[in-house]
Amino acid sequence: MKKTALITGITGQDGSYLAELLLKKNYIVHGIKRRSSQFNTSRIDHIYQDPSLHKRNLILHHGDLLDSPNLFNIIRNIKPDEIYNLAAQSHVAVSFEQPEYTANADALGTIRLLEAIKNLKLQSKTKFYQASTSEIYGDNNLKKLNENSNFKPSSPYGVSKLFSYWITRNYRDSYNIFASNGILFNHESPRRGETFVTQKIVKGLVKIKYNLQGCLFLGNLDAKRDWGHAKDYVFAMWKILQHKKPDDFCIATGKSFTIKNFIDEVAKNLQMKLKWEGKGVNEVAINTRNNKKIIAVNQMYLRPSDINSLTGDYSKAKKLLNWKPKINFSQLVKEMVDSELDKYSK
Ligand code: NAP
Ligand code: G4F
Repeated sequence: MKKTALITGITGQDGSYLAELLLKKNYIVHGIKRRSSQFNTSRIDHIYQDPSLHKRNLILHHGDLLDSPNLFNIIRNIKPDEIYNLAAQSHVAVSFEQPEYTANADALGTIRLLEAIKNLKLQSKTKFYQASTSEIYGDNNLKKLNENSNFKPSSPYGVSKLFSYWITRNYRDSYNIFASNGILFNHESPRRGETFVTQKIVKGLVKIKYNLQGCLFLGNLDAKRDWGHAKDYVFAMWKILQHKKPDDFCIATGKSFTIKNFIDEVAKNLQMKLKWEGKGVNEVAINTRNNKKIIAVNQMYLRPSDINSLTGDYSKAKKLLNWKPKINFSQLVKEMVDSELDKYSK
């Protein structure tokens, strides 16, 4: 019998890679997508199957994490073996502008799904994966963060996700649901949304290279992140639900780099030479070929509070799940740059 999975957030970066992985593993994959005024399925168009096909293994449903009856009905009809809750208002800076909406989707949305599993008495059938995040640690002085580190989130997004982390554990303990958290550190890919810093830098520097943009404005250039590849990380999600018991796992690479390091690596891939000058909000990068300022800070991109450094320790996942990242920082950056250049050459 084929396994059935339900992915919330299937139109997002991770949802699209996870859907590909599960289809390869012969699952029947159901995905929840939001109704939008224009198509929002560009990341999954290559695996889309026409609803008029008699036998499909990818089925999309309209839905929203804010809509309890809708989620309940979808889960009642499918009775999935696995639910991956990847849907979220996932942008940290936006969460300061839309804190209530973020909490509704990212915190209460998780309860709505867990309540459906509980009330439909699917405890013995349905496993639940919660997309938790290194944002729940907040700013910290620790070199490497693991499953036992303290949580002190510093954004409405981080606080909402910490609620979901705990409610997932609570429903596991209280109702015997196979419910696990993947505490994932930043992960990127050519499918990363354009307003996250990595993709913004890649797209911006490629445009500058082709003289289509003058200067790229960013926020905190000194923040450090542990960047892995989304493809590696969705494999970890699947492994987490195949483990013999529900548990929580940090998924990371163990290495972190500053935003400036990321910029330098992109520039290297584009054969551009940069010179950094100034400090703090006055820091700029100059293109040494023509002496033009191509990176500068715009204070609108600084957050009310930011996390200076995040580095993860994935040793538990390595030991219990036999998981480790395959794609390193420079390979990730190269793939993102090559993919962007490819669009221009086409
Ligand atoms: P993403 O690209 O922003 O995708 C988010 C998905 O959620 C999209 O499909 C989006 O739909 C959907 N969504 C947003 N609000 C919704 C709502 N109210 N109801 C239903 N669907 C909704 O995010 P991602 O990078 O793939 O991340 C996947 C999950 O992992 C998120 O929960 C994120 O918070 C978490 N996470 C991400 C990272 C990372 O570095 N990428 C790290 C740790 C945790 P539309 O396409 O219609 O917008
Ligand atoms: O790329 P970012 O927006 O990612 P952030 O805030 O780390 O959040 C991402 O990773 C989390 C896991 O830790 C996920 F849970 C979350 O859903 C999301 O996927 O920003 C990274 C860093 C920040 O310190 C930010 O202040 O880059 C800094 N930054 C500097 N200039 C910028 C910019 N971030 C953005 N988005 N845009 C800028 O212009």
